[in-house]
Amino acid sequence: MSSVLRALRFLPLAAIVVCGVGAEIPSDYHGKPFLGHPQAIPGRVQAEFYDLGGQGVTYNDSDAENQGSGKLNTGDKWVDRFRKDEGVDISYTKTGIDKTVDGADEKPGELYLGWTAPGEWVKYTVEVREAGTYIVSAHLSSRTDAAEIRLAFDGAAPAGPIALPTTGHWHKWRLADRLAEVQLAKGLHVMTLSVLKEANFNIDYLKFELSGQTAAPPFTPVEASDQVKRMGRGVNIIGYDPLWDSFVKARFKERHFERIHDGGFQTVRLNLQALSHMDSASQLDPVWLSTLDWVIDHALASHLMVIVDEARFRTVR
Ligand SMILES: [Ca+2]
Ligand SMILES: [Ca+2]
Repeated sequence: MSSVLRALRFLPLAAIVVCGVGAEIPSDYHGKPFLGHPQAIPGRVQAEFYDLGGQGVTYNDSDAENQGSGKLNTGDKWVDRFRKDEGVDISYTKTGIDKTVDGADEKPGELYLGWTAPGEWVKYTVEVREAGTYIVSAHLSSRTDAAEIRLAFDGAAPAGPIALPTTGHWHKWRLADRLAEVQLAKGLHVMTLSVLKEANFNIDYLKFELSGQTAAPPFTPVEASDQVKRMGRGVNIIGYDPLWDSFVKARFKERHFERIHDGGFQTVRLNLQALSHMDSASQLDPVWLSTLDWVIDHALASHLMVIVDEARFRTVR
């Protein structure tokens, strides 16, 4: 029996398994991660951070225009211009327009993939940090109950469609829980998100959680003196590294976290200059925030404590 068939199992909401076991990024794939580094699994794969590479390579969109950035959204904030010259249609949540299904205000400024149509697809380079079975959820809005998507990894044959529940409206959002179960091998993969049926839905992100993983322990406060003792030896890192402007120019690499730990350090301090990276509306670019996530994730994975230190208050106007 193939590994695909062995992995088939049923979920309360859906009967879906997608397998990427043992597969690798196809050698003829020419897309590059938008952030300069792959999106991490477990974690959230942000729909708007599909790979760089263009029509036919990293996406297939029905028309070359971005219906959101630069067309619906004509302002001059970074979210209005986000990837505006690419065919994939991107917009963002707005105060007074986007709500949760319970009627509360949705968090504004979250970029999402919209104007979806059957036959369209987008690709993402992802890094699976731990092999295992993952539960897939999606933060979405949808005004149809007939929409279906499909996830495939590294071109392996996908097992079936994933039905997306309706939220009643394009601008009503929810986290649709446990939509599918996927079994993934550790390492780099290319994930393809395809729109199969209907459209009329928007996706903010897909969430991947290891199946059976227990919830994080409850937070317990730590005395400052105990915290200082635990921090041990520390070192300042990457305050002035060009990675904050462009990840591809980074001098600090992933391997350096492990080397710092192996060198006898227990703590790193990030000297951030977040305020100088804000736009005129005092918002931080999601790429900058994603870089910060990358640094913290990898430091923690190398058993380093992290101090996040905003260093440049003089730039506050
Ligand atoms: Ca388009
Ligand atoms: Ca998003």
